[in-house]
Amino acid sequence: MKIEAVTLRELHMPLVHFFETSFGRTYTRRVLLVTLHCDGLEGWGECVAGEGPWYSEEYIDGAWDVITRYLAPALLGRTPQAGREVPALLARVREHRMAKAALENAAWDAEAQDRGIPLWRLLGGTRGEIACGVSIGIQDSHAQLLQKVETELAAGYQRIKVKVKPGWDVEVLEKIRACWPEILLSCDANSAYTLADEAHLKGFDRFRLLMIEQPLWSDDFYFHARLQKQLQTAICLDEAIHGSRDAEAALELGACRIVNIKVGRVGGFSEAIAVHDVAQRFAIPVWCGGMLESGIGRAHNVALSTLSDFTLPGDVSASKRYWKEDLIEPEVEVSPQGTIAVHDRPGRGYELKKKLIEALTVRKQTLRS
Ligand code: OSB
Ligand code: MG
Repeated sequence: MKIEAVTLRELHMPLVHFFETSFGRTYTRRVLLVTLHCDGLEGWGECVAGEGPWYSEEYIDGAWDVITRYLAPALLGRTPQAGREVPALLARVREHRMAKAALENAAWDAEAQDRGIPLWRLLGGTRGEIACGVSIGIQDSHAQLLQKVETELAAGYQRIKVKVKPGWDVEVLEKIRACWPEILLSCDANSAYTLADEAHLKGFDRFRLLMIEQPLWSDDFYFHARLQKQLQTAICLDEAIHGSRDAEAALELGACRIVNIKVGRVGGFSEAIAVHDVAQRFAIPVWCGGMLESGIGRAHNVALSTLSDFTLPGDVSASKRYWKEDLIEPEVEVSPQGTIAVHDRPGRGYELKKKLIEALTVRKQTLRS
């Protein structure tokens, strides 16, 4: 595949409902899409960086800058034969994993179309449907949160995850457990606690959570290992795992018993597969995290979730939970059993609504070799 041009687009997409985590509230996603134009094919990828550097150091304007200045020029005119050859071409740039992932995943997207096979099979997926959970943000009231939990359970979702932070945690979990004693329930702190909260976090054990996600600092596994020894509840790392070496170090240390894999956070499909393989070697289950993706990133998350160690329900849920209208056709739909069926259509398995994409685009730039 000769990479003849790279197009970047920024879209503004209002969320159906705001999403709040311990680091802040989002009303509208600024979505960065990249297109690789190669041999008449178009591979599409989504950069999942946030509007600001709150989840990680990456943010959409920074990603736009590093892609236009350094990453796209490293690909233009090159002829990788497969998506997995892309990381080596981008390796001179340190970090900027979400920016790199958008480009690498676009190459896999093109490769799957070129070879006429489903992306999920190209990635090495083995399952025809994936299990889905939901991530429910911090709300304005407990009543509003309980209402949301009820709606998502009625829709069939297999696991409820709620965002927590000091002041929005124990009472919330207590109320959920009072209504639904047996559901699969987890919480995600996005690094809102410190070791001074150890006794407080130990108190979460009574809620019999499937896991507590990233309770401590975003760059840490050492102190998570210390904390894990004190908790019955499994720790799941999200922010702290940037690739397979991190996964190996964290698992050797005992910093977590579950791993959240986000393809953007680790730098693309190749590294996501490598993290998956490390976890599998340690007999640690993984699940696919989400970053409030549009249909393109969402379709890629669906494909990744078909790999064999993705045994826990992911944060990959229906398009309509996020958007009035998604960028793909069909939209991602979840069955009453809380599953998403994967298709045997070639490529990502979802067509793009090009007119809608154009209508939502607020800036666009094409770089050519
Ligand atoms: O920590 O998993 C997270 C969204 C934005 C940033 C970080 C996270 C999240 C989510 C939402 O939990 C998952 C989703 O529904 O896409
Ligand atoms: Mg998380």
